[in-house]
Amino acid sequence: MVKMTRRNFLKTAAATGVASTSLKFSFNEYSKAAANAEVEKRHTLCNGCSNMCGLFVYVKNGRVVKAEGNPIHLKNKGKICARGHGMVADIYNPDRVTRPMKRVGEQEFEPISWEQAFSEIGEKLTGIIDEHSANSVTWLEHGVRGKNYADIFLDYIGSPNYITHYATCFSSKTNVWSRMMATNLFGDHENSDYMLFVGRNFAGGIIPNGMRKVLKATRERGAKLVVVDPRCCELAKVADEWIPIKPGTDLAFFLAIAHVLVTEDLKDRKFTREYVENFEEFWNANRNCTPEWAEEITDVPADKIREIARDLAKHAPKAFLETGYHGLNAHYQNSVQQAQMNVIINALLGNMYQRGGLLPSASVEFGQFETKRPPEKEKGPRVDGAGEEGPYATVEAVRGIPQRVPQLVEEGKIKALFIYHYNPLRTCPDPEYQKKIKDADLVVSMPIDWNETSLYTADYILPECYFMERAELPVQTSGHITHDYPQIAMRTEVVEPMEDTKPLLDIMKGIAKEIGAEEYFDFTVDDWAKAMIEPLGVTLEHLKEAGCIEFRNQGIDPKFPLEGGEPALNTPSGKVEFSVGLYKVNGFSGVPRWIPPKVEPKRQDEFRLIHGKQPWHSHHITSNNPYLMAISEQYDATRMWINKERADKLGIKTGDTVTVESEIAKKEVEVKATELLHPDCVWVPSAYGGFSKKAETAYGVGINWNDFLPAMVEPIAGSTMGQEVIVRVRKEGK
Ligand SMILES: Nc1nc2c(c(=O)[nH]1)N[C@H]1C(S)=C(S)[C@@H](COP(=O)(O)OP(=O)(O)OC[C@H]3O[C@@H](n4cnc5c(=O)[nH]c(N)nc54)[C@H](O)[C@@H]3O)O[C@H]1N2
Ligand SMILES: Nc1nc2c(c(=O)[nH]1)N[C@H]1C(S)=C(S)[C@@H](COP(=O)(O)OP(=O)(O)OC[C@H]3O[C@@H](n4cnc5c(=O)[nH]c(N)nc54)[C@H](O)[C@@H]3O)O[C@H]1N2
Ligand code: SF4
Ligand SMILES: [Mo]
Repeated sequence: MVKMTRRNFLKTAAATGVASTSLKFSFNEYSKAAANAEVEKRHTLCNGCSNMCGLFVYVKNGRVVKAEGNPIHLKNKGKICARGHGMVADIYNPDRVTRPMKRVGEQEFEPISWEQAFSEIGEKLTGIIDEHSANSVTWLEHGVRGKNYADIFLDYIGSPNYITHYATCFSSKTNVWSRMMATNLFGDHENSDYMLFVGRNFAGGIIPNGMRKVLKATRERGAKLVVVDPRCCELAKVADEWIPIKPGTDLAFFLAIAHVLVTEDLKDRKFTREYVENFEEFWNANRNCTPEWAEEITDVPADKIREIARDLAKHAPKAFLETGYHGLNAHYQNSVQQAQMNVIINALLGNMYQRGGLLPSASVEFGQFETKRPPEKEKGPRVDGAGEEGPYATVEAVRGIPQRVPQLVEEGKIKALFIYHYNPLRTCPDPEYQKKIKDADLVVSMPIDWNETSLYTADYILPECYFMERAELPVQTSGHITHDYPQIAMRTEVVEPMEDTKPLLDIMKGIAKEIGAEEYFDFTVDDWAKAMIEPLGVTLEHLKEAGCIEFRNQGIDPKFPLEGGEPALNTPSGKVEFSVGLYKVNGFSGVPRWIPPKVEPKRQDEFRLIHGKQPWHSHHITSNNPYLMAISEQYDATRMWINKERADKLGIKTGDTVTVESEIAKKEVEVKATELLHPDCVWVPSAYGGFSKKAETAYGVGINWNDFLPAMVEPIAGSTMGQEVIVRVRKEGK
């Protein structure tokens, strides 16, 4: 294989005469032109999920022909998951938006030039700021890849409104860990002897190298793996035990585990004494949470709870409760309290900063990029209220409350909305409510495809080029401080942008020019990247060439952080805070106490609607990928799961089509009746229910939980409470 510089490679592509930038191409012509072309191996970072795994992409005559995993990258160590392969192929998906678009009617758009788009957007934006206020401008994105540029844009305008998707993902967890620990710790799967996963499907919500570590521990060293999940998820299938808990009751399960650890004197006394603040407040509030009490609530037998608590303690500190992700942290009225219990149980086990327990990650310090910043303007309070005085004071301002946006548009508080890399119409609750977004005076969506949000709400669609067609600022990938080495990696341009699409920075430059902010975007990705990596002694050429660089000089002994002999977490006491003062609002206590879920199924045909990831789909985006949807079709994987016994009582069997109805929606779906699900709930895979007619593969396939879920805000962390919804299930004629 001949290595080429990028300049050479572009020259060759041009010389062989293949239009490398067109989405519609004749395969025959391409094969002919490419017959003798060299294959070049370039690297980038996958965009299939937040793991950003390292990829090698093989390019022939300007086109991507194959991809494989970067063997060094900590997240994937040479592997690519099915979604990653699907995302690579999606570069040629005909449903990409290929040029800027302007709305001309209901779901109707016509192409316009970039210049015209920038000029009209600039004019409207200036008008809105003049007529209303800077505070009526909001930037909404998945987060956080657009933040660097969005910050400059919002600073220039004088708006504080940067809002991310996290309320639909793990905002309870981040809120709790930042208050109780002021840092994050992660399970050291590889070296653990006992792992308890509750509401975290490691084999479905995939980190390729993470799963390898779990299997290494269980298969090579006999570590025990216990999975608590209302559904027998993919991880449960490779676990020693599956515990089908009643959904929404994990908090009671955790309180009872803590009860056993304390009453049987199994907790780590030294750790609790030296590094924990307010243990007594926690314990006094929860003395009565016995395993028998929890059995009534959770359907997990008291003896099983005792056994799990004792096993955890026996193997501690090489044992942990996995710190979780989306599964419990955005789903319930009690998600914040269960996240608090996650910290508390691990602290009681004394596994923090211990090999085989929970460890901090290794990291490097990037340099700052000194660019010309806009003059400081006084900003008003955040429009969504996150972190401001009032009902959302405890919500982290860096995350925001995306599900409030349609309401804020309706109230006239948001007038201009820039939506980057985000599809709230499909990934936030209640699509009909989300459609109100279109009533803002100016909606600009910056996607890659014809997602629902763009089609229904945008005045302008400004298509970003695909992740393999652009360079982005370097990121760090952190593993465990003891045995993984910190890495930096960079997404680089593997092929030229297709059709008339642009990277975000160029889009920002175009808008900035029209609003007088050009000078603040007078830099390139390379300028910024260089400043970041310079202090690390790495050149940009080296990073671009290597894709991923590991710093082999770390390997730190894990220790609870101390300063002058005193505990030194960045919390008020320097210790793990079992009670969070900030949470003592609206009738909450600082320590977790039992709070039941907000809604409960009552009738024979009522179920809690729960959901989960499938290993070959990412959120909603991959459901427009023909290859990945072929997997769904092959396995009838769009079906809704229902417990077999309950299905029998309703006269429902596998393959039947049923009606599912909540207070806001009624849909039909095929079912799978199975013993592998708790009887209280029905489960839907989370990828389906596309309703953008311009995303043809996804359109009309399956249902989505967000269809049925009213928009709500959990009062402490601001999550959407994605499983606080009851549906009625009926077979027509029954
Ligand atoms: N394949 C795939 N991988 C992904 C993603 C993806 O979209 N697809 N997305 C990435 C992202 S952004 C995230 S947030 C993570 C999510 O990773 P996870 O949090 O693991 O994903 P989920 O499937 O949402 O939830 C995990 C499990 O929680 C279970 N569960 C639901 N309700 C309850 C309950 O009340 N109690 C208990 N104990 N369990 C419950 C579900 O049945 C499910 O098996 O995955 C990441 N990786
Ligand atoms: N229906 C459904 N809703 C969900 C989930 C789910 O699994 N299903 N999961 C929940 C969780 S855990 C999360 S983290 C959130 C995720 O929420 P989202 O971020 O909204 O989900 P995605 O479907 O990954 O992607 C959204 C949009 O990003 C755009 N996009 C993709 N790649 C690029 C790119 O390179 N550049 C630009 N500019 N745009 C791009 C696509 O247009 C896509 O429509 O959703 C939450 N809600
Ligand atoms: S886990 Fe899969 S989809 Fe996510 S970044 Fe890695 S290869 Fe891509
Ligand atoms: Mo997520």
